[in-house]
Amino acid sequence: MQVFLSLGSNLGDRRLTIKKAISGLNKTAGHVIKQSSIHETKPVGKTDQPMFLNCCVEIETDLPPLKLLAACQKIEKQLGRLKSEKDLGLPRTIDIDILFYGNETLDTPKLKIPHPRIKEREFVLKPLAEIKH
Ligand code: GSY
Repeated sequence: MQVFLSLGSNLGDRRLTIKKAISGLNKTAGHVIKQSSIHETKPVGKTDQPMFLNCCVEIETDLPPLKLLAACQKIEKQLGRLKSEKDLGLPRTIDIDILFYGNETLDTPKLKIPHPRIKEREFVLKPLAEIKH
């Protein structure tokens, strides 16, 4: 299945963390086919925090959606991501969001596909436009 993911980091060595996350995806989630350039973006939501680096990747995966989510969360954890960062809107070492999973839709408490906030997030739309036509 062709899947598009969004990655963001605004804590620590942001570029290195994104590189490690993409390498982790390649090893455990699926083959990375395309990667956008990395964009420096202003924080959206809680604005009094450091600038983000964001990018998008396309992967080819055999994992079903919830298993893919678990693989992404494992990579986030390995790279030092704390659950409280997400819950409290704090700076985060790495965030990996599933944007599209082929043409499939999913609406569960754990995971919604397509990601419900794509359209309002320029930090997703710009890198995504580089790799999704
Ligand atoms: O999952 C999104 C995390 N996030 C970001 C982000 O990745 N980039 C920018 N620019 N702002 C953000 N606000 C949140 S939450």
